[in-house]
Amino acid sequence: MTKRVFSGAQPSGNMHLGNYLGAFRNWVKLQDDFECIYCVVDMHAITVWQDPADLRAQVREAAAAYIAAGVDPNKSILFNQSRVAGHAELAWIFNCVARIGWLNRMTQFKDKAGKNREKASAGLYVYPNLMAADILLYKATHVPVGEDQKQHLELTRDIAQKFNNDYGIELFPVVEPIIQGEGTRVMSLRDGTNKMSKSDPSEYSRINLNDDADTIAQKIRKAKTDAELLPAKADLLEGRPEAQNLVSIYAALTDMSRDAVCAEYEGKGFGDFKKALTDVAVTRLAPITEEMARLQKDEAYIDSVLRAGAERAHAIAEPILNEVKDAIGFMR
Ligand code: AQP
Repeated sequence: MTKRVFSGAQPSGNMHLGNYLGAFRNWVKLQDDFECIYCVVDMHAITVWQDPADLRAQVREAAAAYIAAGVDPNKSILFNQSRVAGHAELAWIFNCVARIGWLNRMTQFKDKAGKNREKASAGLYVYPNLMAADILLYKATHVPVGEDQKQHLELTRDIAQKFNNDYGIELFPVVEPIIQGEGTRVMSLRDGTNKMSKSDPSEYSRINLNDDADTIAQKIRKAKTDAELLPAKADLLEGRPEAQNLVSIYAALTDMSRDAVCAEYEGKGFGDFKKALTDVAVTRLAPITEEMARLQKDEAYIDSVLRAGAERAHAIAEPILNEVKDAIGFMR
């Protein structure tokens, strides 16, 4: 079977450091060993309200972020989800395969719906079924994600297995998650127990990929920390979530281990460490920010990449969806 990667990000706001460290930079590395499909998942984004003009801009921003981070649209397939109808078709089928009990266990729905559960969209609830469809529409074998998506990938495996069992056919592969590196769970700069997220109302909680050097410096300066010094080893950061987060971000940006970062800054306070972290973040992110800005000015280019990518994606998806329809007994 072809070793195929699928992954995506929601164009539901500005792309941030968590998306870069937990996803994009890992996507780039996989391009040489796998056939890669990278999707801007606009159908997931509308599970919460998106202004139509903002959505279009965010789709282009996400595509620009992928390319600026190093995704090569000639090598990998890059497109926006809503252009390939197979995602919606397979998601409906999976709505009928997945069990309500499985969805009730999804922690992301509980977190996102919060106390207003009754008012959340039905789409937010069945979001994991659409995610399973995104992956299995291409029989993807590997999915690089951040820690937060682990549970959804387990559900994808359950759906694939149940479909194969129900219809007595080995149609879908068992998907392997790829969760690697120090940046698999980047936390909010304001609260080290919450993940860095596009939908956090505080701009100071995240570093956006389009932030300039001054903004990055200001956000790191204001990041929550504690009064203690940096210890000699990373496991001594236990119980200090904000300190742990800043050390992990530094480690991820420099490709060092957290222990090596602690060894270098042992005995220093966060005033000094934040200055060093700012330098590292600006050096690493500035070329990406510049390239994103350049690409975003060229809407015609971005649109042509997305359109061509959608055609390539559709060509892979169509025969797979036909196999699914034949297995179910749909007439076509
Ligand atoms: N904080 C994070 N640390 C590491 N990885 C992260 N990812 C997201 N946040 C972090 C990874 O980025 C990829 C794309 O994520 P997404 O945009 O599809 O969805 P999300 O996880 O729901 O991201 P946000 O920013 O939290 O969006 P909102 O606020 O709109 O819900 C995924 O691989 C994800 O793991």
